[in-house]
Amino acid sequence: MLRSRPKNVSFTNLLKKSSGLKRSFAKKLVPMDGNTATSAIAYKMSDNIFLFPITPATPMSENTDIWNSKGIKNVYDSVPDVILMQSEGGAAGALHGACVSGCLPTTFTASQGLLLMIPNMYRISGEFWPTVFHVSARVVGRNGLSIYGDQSDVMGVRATGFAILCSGTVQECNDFALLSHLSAFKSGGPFLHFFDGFRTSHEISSIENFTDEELKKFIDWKALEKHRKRALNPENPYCLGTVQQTDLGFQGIESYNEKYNAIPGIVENYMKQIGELTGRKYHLFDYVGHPDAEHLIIMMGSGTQPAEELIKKFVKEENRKIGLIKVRLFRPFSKKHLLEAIPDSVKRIAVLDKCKESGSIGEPLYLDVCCGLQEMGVKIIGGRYGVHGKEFTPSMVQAVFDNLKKKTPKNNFTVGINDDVTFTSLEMGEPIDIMPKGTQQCVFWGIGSDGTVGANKNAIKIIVDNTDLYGQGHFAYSAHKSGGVTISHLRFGPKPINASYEITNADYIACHCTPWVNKFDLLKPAKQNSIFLLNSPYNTVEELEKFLTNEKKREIAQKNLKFYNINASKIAVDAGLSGRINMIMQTAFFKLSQVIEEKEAIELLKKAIEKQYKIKGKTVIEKNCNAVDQTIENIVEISYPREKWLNLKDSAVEEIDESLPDYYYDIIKPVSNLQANDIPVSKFPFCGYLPSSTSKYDKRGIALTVPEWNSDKCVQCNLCSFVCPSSAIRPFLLTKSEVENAPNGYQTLRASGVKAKDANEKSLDYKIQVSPYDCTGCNTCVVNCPTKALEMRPLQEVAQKEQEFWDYSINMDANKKKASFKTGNIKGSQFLQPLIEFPGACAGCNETPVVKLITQLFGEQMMIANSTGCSCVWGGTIPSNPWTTNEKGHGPSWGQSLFEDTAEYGLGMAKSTNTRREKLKKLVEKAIKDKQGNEINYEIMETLQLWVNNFNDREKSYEYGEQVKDMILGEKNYKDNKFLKQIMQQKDMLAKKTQWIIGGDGWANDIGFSGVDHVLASGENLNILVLDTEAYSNTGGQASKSTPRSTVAKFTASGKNTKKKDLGSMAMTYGDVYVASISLNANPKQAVKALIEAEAYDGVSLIIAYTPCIAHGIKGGMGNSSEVNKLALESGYTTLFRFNPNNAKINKPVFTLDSKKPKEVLDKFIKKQNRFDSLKFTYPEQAKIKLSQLQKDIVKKYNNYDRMAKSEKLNKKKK
Ligand SMILES: Cc1ncc(C[n+]2csc(CCOP(=O)(O)OP(=O)(O)O)c2C)c(N)n1
Ligand code: SF4
Ligand code: SF4
Repeated sequence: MLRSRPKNVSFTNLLKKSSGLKRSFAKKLVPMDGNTATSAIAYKMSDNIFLFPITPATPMSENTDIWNSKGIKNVYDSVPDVILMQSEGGAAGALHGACVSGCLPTTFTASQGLLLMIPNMYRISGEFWPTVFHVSARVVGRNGLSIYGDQSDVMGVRATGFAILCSGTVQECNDFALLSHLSAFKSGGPFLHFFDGFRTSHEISSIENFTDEELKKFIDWKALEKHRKRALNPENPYCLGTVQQTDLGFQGIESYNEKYNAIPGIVENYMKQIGELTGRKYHLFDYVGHPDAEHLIIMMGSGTQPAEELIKKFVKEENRKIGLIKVRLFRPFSKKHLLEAIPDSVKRIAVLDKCKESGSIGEPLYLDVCCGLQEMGVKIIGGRYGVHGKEFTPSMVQAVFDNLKKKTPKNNFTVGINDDVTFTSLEMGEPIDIMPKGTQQCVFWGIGSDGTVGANKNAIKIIVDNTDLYGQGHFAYSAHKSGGVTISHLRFGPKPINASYEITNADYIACHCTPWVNKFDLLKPAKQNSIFLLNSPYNTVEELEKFLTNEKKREIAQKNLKFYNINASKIAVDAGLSGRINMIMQTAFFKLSQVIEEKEAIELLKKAIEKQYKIKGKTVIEKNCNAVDQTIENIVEISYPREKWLNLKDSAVEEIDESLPDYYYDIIKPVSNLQANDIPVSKFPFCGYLPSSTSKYDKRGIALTVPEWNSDKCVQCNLCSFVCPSSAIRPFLLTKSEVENAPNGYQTLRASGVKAKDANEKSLDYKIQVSPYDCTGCNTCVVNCPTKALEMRPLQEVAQKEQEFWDYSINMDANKKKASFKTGNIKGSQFLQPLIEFPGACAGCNETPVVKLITQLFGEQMMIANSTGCSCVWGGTIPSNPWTTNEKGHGPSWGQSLFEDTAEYGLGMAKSTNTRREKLKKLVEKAIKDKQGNEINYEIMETLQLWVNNFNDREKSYEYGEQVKDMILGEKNYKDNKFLKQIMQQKDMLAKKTQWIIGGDGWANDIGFSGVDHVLASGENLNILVLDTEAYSNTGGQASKSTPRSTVAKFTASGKNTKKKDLGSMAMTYGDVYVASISLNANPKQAVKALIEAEAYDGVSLIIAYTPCIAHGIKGGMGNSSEVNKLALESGYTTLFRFNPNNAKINKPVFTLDSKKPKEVLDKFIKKQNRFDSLKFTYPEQAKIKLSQLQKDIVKKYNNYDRMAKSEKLNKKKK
């Protein structure tokens, strides 16, 4: 029977109007994700919330910040304090202080963040405070960092003394969040409540939640009173955190035993109470399955869902004697309760852990179970699943039971991968469909930022709010910051949906991005006779016959798909929606899937449009409603020649290109085709090693339009190349023969400002060339071209020709070989090879051009210690490595440690390089000194001496080092000479290195500040580059201490109250640190100058680069960021300067102000960005006050710098 539910339950209301919290919770099903379900309870049950953002836990923090800004109260009738800290370590420290002072604090975190809390977790449990940490469990960084979910972080803190409760569904997130707070209060001790990151944290599901009154009834108010009475203060003075000796400590720790022994009973009791109210019955260990089960799985988290559903099916249909134990309370581990839950009939048990503990005899849950069930005398084996967020499906559950059935089941196994090295993996069968009858399963393939995911979330809301159906949504993303693949998995059905895995049997598949249809295996999950909707310009079967591959046509025919096409892009353009197709594809889904009756669906969609775009005005609403109507009329059913398509042969097999590295075929290709799950263990490079120069193989072709060069208008300034975030447009110099051999239509110009190196070449030619499939279509080059010599043209029209030209250009000799030119300026720098190319940043990103310029100037000897943040995503996402090399194979080396320790990591690199180089120098000096006995030829000796003389000269040490290497290699028996042999063993240290430490403002100002400060004071010769986006861009734009006053960011919903931290001024107080503030787009000349000075400075240099980002909401898109940069400079919002301690030695001003007096254009600057402008609509009063304070901050800052500059000049005069 369908479950009836009141209408008009709105998730948006819950979030936006906070109605789910403000009004009492009603007994209704509402669609929400695991993070929201958890944070809603945490907010209600806490006095204060201490935060630091980390994926996938960040939405919990953001929710509480929004509720706080709207004045929503907790169950204690006050608005909880929401406090953003500088790191998770800081959050845990502050939370500890709040506990001690009698409050009920909470926090949300994951992964590295949780690990940073460990020291405080021990202290909190040692003092036994009632707090709850909610954890969206995520992989801990090992051979690489990953944002996806496994339970390695939680297992890493299992020894801290926190009680640990695990939720496996979104509903459980709500129930167990409550359970953990109630039990913490009652027991007086700390709890960690966790659920699987992304899988549960981001899954949207229909759940029931609690009313305020219900929450209040559960609370043990006496226990709270007791806690508050423990509060440490002058009215209640005592001492905590004492120093203890050997005589006391051991007994002290044992004195807690009774407290821990009581916890299982407390949790069990609350489970009972919750069950009585809601009908949802939980136990510490929940058993499902056959009453006489012989084979049993024990596990916790979201993986219990497919296990439970499959077991139920097999027990019901085949009376199989199998079962499952779902572990709820992992710590304290109650052996008694576990034994009680297991049927006596059980003979074999497989314990599944969602983590890998290298070097251990087994994973944590397995070890606990083995220990707990020693006396039971059954066979217990352990295995790993779902590590690093890998899928866990019914067929994997089946594989585990198949293994248990074997005579000698495999122990320490893995399921879900192919381990062809140590052979741990289990064999898996075909996908199994266990969804309840009537469930509709739909998969949508979109392109990052096209609105598909948002539209699907909206669709779930519409369906769940307006029908009796249950809904579920899961969203998968590829790693690129923009232009990547998004896959939305939506399920709707009359029965609750317990399926924590992606869809393998789809009723409806939609491809929103035309090229994806041929590129990916997207019809694999399509059921027989299901629906396939394609967005493409091809509305006729003839066009589609030409466009689709034979394999795809055959698959459509084999599965007898109902095939529809819609030219959504055209409808969007005609409706004035600038190509945004999300509403159109959503409408098509409602029409074709018939989840809701068509007429009603259209009405609901239009209502949703009105609500969504109310703030944008009537015209936008009308445009969208018009697009809805147009969609209905323009869906075309394709009646394809089925018999013909069934018999189509495969397209020609792609030939192996011998010039490509194995890494391409083993890793890059399967990853870019989304087939990486099938890569066997043997193909994996050790330690997460990623070879250089692989981004060029990952041709994505995500631009709709790309620039075309008009040689007649070009003035050869190279600005287009200078500003391009992708290194996708470059100037090339050509010799006469290169021009002669160029492909047809390849335009060139006589080059100006450069001199041919070969005396036979009278002059060189010049060409600007784009790489069409690497361009992101951001428009930045076009906007910056002073003579309009570039014009954006549709990719499809020009791609073939431009690709041919690019291939020709990129394979010619390097500009540097053919011509001499000055490199320390805008134009010359761009003739140098960028040693970062095609990074996966957002279109129009301002971070990448700065780093690209640095690689052009110094990249051949550059060592990078990179922080976590956007730069590690666009610069270090496997398998696409944008860092590349020169013709000798030399280029930037790149390493990332963690978010918090980048400065220290870089200092370690620099120190170690110095140590190794000094050693080499000593060796060479010894060889030179030992002239008689060393038998080294004279020329080598002379060059070695030159090398020693130029040991600290970056360019010369490279030049002489290369000569030394060539000469030694020219000596046949050099290995017989002990010096030469040793020099060659350390040849990588001949060239002086230039050490760079790169990270964002969040790193430099907040979590990594103490390290940055330490390095600033170190006197080491290295360079720190801060990419100042004035927010935590990578995690979605939360405020950092670099965020200026009045900015609307995440955690500053009502405009930031405090001013931007002036890191530059702080650094200048050291006196011996080179400091510069630059803005590449606004003053490129000054930026080049500063970078060259900084690199040359023999000491620490700090460069703060203003880098606007998508998080700023620049109106009209990132292509307009140049204008924003310029307005920022003119208005005084950014102040450019250089502080060069070297100048003191030559009696020049140390401080140079490179900004002019601010003009009154701040208003214009503000209007261009939603991060400021939106405050006027959301909090108009606050906007007035804060924006005028921002103006004052700017004037004050400029005046300070101006005073510094003037006083410098005065001092010089006096001298
Ligand atoms: C210990 C820890 N806490 C939190 C995170 C999550 N995290 C990753 S990047 C990032 C923000 C980076 O911001 P910023 O340094 O300003 O660099 P941007 O992304 O803006 O370039 C955060 C919070 C983490 N990786 N590690
Ligand atoms: S459109 Fe953007 S990515 Fe493409 S070449 Fe121009 S600046 Fe580079
Ligand atoms: S800094 Fe901003 S624009 Fe650049 S990659 Fe990050 S989010 Fe995108």
